[in-house]
Amino acid sequence: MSPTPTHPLARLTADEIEAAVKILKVANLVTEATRFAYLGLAEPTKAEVLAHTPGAPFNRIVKALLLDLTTGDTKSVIVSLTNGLVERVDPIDTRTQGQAPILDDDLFAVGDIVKADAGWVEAMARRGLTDLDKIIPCPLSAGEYGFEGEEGKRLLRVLSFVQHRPSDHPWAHPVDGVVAYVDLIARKVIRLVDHAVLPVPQEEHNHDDPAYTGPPRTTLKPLEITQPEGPSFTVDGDEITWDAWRLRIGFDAREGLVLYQISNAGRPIVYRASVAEMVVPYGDPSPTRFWQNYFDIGEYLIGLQVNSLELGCDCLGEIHYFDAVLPTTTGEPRVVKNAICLHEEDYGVLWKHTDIFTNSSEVRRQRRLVVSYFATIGNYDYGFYWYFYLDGTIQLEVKATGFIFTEPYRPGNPYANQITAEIAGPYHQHLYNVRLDMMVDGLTNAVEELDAVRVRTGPGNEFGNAFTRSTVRLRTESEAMRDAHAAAGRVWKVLNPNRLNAVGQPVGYVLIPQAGPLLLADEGSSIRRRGAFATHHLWVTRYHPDERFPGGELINGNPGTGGLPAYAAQDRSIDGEDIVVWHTFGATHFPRPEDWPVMPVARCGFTLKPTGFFGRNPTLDIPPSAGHCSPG
Ligand SMILES: [Cu+2]
Repeated sequence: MSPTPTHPLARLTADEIEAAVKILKVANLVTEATRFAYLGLAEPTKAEVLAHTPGAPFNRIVKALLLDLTTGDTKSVIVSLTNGLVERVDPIDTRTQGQAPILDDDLFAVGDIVKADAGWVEAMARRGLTDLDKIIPCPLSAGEYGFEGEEGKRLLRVLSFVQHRPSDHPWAHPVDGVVAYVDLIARKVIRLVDHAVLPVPQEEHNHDDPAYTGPPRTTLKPLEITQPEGPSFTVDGDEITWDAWRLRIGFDAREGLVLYQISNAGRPIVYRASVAEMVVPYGDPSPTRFWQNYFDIGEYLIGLQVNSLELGCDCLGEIHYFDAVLPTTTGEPRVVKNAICLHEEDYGVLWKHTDIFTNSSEVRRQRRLVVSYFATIGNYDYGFYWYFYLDGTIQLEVKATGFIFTEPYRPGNPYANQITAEIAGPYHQHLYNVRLDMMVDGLTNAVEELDAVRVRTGPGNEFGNAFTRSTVRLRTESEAMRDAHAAAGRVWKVLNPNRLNAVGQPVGYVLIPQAGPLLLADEGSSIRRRGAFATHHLWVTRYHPDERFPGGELINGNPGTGGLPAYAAQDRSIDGEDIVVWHTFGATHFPRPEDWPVMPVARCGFTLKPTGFFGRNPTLDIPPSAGHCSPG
């Protein structure tokens, strides 16, 4: 028996997953062919959660997406665990609303489907590949191009790799010039694109083979983190307390780690934070690859792909692990041990001053609380790291590592960089969208855009040294589709107009973006419609409990309906309202030889920094480190 949830945002337990599936079975909504393409907690509204008092009853509602593998029939259902009833069944029109996400079942199915296709087998033979056991078909989300015969179909597009033996990493042996378009419901190849026979790279690049890496270097002595009195955080169920910080964790099959009710010294800052979507568009227009755009959250359900972490390897020091309980596609609960890592890290100097007039010399050390998880999606591994600092700063860092997607090196190809004698890494982007349901000192918030501005030489600025900061209030959703501007040091301040600090300014937190390229695909491209959220760094919308996904409810096969453009098209006021800030950030990746064969972690993210939230440096009472750096 799982413990009974005591908070409306508590994660679904194994018992609750089983109970939801049972209710659906009793309602005759589940057959042998049914797969649970999604199952998760339908969160209560913000008002319900904020009104909740400990011990008071609350409803438990589950949302699921049911897919019939034989017909493609897709339904969205709402189940009340509290009443033991199915409350809603909404059929999905897959032509306009998109398809259920890609399932593990689909990944296994495509291998059988392409290997049973005579045309595909012949295409492989033309490339000298006749041992089908050594060919690894790689099932990839199909995108939506309006091609004849594809409307409303549940599709994957399949590239292939060769694996010399079970311990050989196939990413070093991409097969180019051939791609199979697979209909997963009809279980057949509906189109085979075979446009160029290119040699398959043969050289092996196995980062886990000592014969390839060479013997381990001997220059490094052990480095251990010890906290003899234990960590400074406490954990009560899903709630974490550390120094002035308090927050609650959630974990969703789709979004992965979700943070709720982040507060500092009892003052709310963010009601809910999650990386709500990401897209990885590729820039190679070749007939084999023009469609490569992966939405790893909406299409592949990144939460389901979470890793089980190992002490001393993934996180160092005094670690608290949370297990994740996730549904399988057949509706059983699956426990992932050590899925979420919680620990503290030293982070260098917090503040320091040596005063020449008083002879005082003071230094304090910074530390941060880290809440993180890793997920593996095919060739890539993504780490999502939330940091909380002693000075009130919140930060998200996404770490991308693993194998880059490869293609055979073609001289003169302007869309990829050569990384070995035989292999090239195609140019691509990793663009994430974080949804920040803000609550800076309360529900009434607003956003200002702040730029550094040069002032022209003239009266009052005779010597031309003046510069200032411009402030533009973003009043409506249409005014709040904004882009970063690195040269102006542009930041966005989320403030509470009703709460003033000691000097009379509205309290706030500033969102500091890492300015970088937005979605580079051209106007009119399919991916620009489907990944429109990635065409601006900032969106701000009025809070609505149903507006959760930057790319829309169902991304797979969706032609580009719903999501942020539709939310913002309502053009509601966002000035002095309950608002949600959506921030696109990421990396544009021009692969290097050093990214091969396994890529050192590449980082990107953003920072939320208190700006007028506190009346002065909130860390003056941090004691000096014990021992030789005590004051004296
Ligand atoms: Cu990359």
